[in-house]
Amino acid sequence: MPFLNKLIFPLLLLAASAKAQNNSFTSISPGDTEQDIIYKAAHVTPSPRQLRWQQLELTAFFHFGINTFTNEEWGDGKEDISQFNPTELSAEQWVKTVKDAGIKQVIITAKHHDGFCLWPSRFTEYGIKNTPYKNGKGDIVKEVANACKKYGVGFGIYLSPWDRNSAYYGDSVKYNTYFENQLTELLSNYGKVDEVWFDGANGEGPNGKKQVYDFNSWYKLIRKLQPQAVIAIQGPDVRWVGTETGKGRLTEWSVLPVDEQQEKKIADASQKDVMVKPVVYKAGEDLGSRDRLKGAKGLVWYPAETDVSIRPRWFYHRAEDAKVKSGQELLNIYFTSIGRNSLLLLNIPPDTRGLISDSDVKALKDWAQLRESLFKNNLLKEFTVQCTNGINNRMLVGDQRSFWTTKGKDSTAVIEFDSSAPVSFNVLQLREDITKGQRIEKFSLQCLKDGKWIEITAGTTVGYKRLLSFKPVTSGKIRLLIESSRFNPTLTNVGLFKSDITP
Ligand code: FUL
Repeated sequence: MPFLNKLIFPLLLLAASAKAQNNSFTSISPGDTEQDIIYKAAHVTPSPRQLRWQQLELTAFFHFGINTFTNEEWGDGKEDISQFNPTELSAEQWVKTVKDAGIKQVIITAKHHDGFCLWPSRFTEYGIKNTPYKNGKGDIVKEVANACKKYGVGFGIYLSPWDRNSAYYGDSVKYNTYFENQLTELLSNYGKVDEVWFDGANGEGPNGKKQVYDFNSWYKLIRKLQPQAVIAIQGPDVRWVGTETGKGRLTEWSVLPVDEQQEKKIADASQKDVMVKPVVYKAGEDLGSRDRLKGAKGLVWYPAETDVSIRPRWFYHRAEDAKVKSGQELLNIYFTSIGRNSLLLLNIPPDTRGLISDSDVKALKDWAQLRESLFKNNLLKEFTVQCTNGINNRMLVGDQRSFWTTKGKDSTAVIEFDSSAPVSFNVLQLREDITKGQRIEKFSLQCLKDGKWIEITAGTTVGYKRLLSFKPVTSGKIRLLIESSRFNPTLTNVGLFKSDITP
């Protein structure tokens, strides 16, 4: 227990610091029954900063740095940085391109594992100030921050704890101070920072340098300087989904045992090699089901972020120009990330000119158009809605000023949708009101055929958004069954859509 105390309790305090206004953490007492635990789980809700983040749905990474010019993925910190010279760099082009694709926030790799800094840090010579770019007067962090302000897009920073250049790395105290100084520069000089992304990768081998990171001091510093920023991955607000395939879990809970926030647990599950083996989740793999919550010391709102690159790798490589994911592939990823109760963090790496390449721009445009035409028209709008134990039935298919739930203590419901004009559809969208918690455990969609209810599709968790696609069905008599829920289920929307290309 002392070991656990050391790792978990500082995180609890950080979660609890926002507790006055929210319930993003709850403790479990030794006497709590299984039923008590489920009741508590159903009432854990996102903190205001987590809610804002989740509602963004789509964010982008810009992996850009010395690797862009050396054609590497993980530089070793010994690169000749005079090669860094993007001649046409336009951060406005980056931000405008992703904004046009519906992306609401971006994260710039201010420093990747090689240690090269995209801003003129006072604490190292290994950075933009010693490159030909703008004769050493450039500051790409500032250019991105300014472009974000201009276009009203959120701004985040990636600051790699692993630093292969710094002479301090491995001397834990000195390096932690160095890191804190860099963090202070980034959090003080660029206006509002909405996300700080610490990854867990650390490639030092058994004979390499061993650095003990002082994450807790860094979290405190972030809370002090940028209290609205979410701290992602190696941090208390946002969790890595655990794969870089873009395919999250079929059952994805945002309420998890608090142990999932353990620093060591996150580090152990993080990337150890330059190329990660793709993890493909199977049905039944989840982190927050009833079985998983048994024995938890506390429960915490800890939502998943799915990061994936538009290209095979994170940095730009000319040889991969023909391997950019198409609009259709990105739509599939939309379904398997956002559509599985996660946020999508899509990486779009600028090229050696300092621009997002034409192939990536085109893919993003195609993707935005596909989403636009797919979700334009909720076919259920023309249907009547009936649910005998439901409150606010009509709003399920209309606007989202309120939410639907059940009367009394009902944790199941049958919601019927009727129309005399049958429609053809192949996509179901469900959304829970996560400000009340995540509760739905099992649902199915059916249609009436020859006097019998036939199952069209089924699923487990819903959360912020659930999307399911299936073979086109034509019907005017449809029903949604909420078969199991941890407390009164809530929904803010039920949608049926028709797509010409099946995601
Ligand atoms: C990983 C890093 O090692 C990759 O290079 C990339 O930055 C990815 C987003 O995170 O841990």
